[in-house]
Amino acid sequence: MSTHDTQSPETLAVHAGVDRYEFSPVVPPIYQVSTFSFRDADHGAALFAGTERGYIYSRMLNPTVQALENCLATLEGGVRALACGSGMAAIYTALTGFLRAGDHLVCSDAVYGPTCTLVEQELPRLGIESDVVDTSDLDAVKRAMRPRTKVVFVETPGNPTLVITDLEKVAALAHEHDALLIVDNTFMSPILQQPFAWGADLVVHSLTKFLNGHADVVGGAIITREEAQYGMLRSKLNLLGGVLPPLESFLVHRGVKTLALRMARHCENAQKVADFLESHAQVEWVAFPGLKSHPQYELGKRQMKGPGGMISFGVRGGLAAGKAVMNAVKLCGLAVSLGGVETLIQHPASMTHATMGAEARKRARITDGLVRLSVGIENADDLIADLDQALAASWSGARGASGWDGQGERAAPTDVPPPATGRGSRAGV
Ligand code: LCS
Repeated sequence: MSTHDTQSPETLAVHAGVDRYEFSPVVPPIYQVSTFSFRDADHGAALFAGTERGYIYSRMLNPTVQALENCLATLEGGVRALACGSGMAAIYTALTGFLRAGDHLVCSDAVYGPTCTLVEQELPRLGIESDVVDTSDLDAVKRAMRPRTKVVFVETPGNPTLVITDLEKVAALAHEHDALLIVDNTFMSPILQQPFAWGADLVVHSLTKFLNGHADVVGGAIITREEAQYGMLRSKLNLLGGVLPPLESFLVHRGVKTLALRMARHCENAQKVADFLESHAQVEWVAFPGLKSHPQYELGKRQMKGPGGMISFGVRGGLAAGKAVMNAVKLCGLAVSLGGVETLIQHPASMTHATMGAEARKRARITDGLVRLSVGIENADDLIADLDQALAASWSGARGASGWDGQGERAAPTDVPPPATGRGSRAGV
């Protein structure tokens, strides 16, 4: 482990979590087993008592899963990690691990839809209350803090608006109130953002996205920076049961080996696509951390090592025009999820963020016209050509639909998200 302290993320992504001399294979094999044999009854009892180390049952620990966990902990700069059956399982396990009835939670308003639904519709059943606020506005976070606030949960950049929260400032605020800061780092991956370096206490991921990168696994992870927190969460995960199976762990671990290469390409491609969209007459606004028009461009540059691969934009003509673009793309896939090698396009208001409800979407500034792109690692020119033809098709489609006579198209209803409280108006829209 000691050499890992000085190695860069690109190197760690290839080597961390693999003890080449413990396993003679170059990569850890898939231990596709549910249970492990004891040498004798005393050995089994000693493993359960924790006086001897070893594997018992795959819901508790499995070597293939553990290799991935060690890799993720090292990459995030944490101490230990827990691989979970999905990103939602990781979030649920982390939140219910630290919150009990009577406690209070402050959560970012721009988060993956089901995270918001969990916080506002499910946790109250356990007696856990919350305030969902724009965490990019520190005053809003301050106002939301209560004596029983135990956790501040932040997703940055937020899904799908790409609003950026200042992790260092929000961590300091949480700690002033003896609360933990939990950060969902899914959109960035540990290659582009390391929340522990800014003071976060716990990091969660959907492994389904960039970490795995190949759209063939659903998984999640929690990374801790303290052994005691890991122990508590491991017991909790063992009881809740939402663990990641060995085959999925193997696939994610394989995906992580190319994470640094993929993230560089995602960033490069997304920058080109965002520049193209921003200059297109049919596009009303673009949200992308790599554009100077992003309200927190400078913060993003300080806190993140790259802008990431996610873009949100609005097409002139609002929802109808956005739908026409989604129906007209040929290379971009029309599907939810993100972070894979293939470019995907989707409509948050009717898809990923449908369950949170219209009010919660309004609060998070997720407008009906917002279209989200997860930019893959294809050739950027091919992606731009596809979006260009789709925008052209949507333009003629909109004309056809409205009986356009060549005059009135620019007067179509617009769909620009309002600026967040306390922040300047969006430049460039
Ligand atoms: N956190 C973030 C930031 C996410 O985007 C997602 C899923 C999750 C957590 C949950 O992870 P899962 O349980 O799906 O592994 N985001 C999705 C999205 O935007 N489209 O489809 C899934």
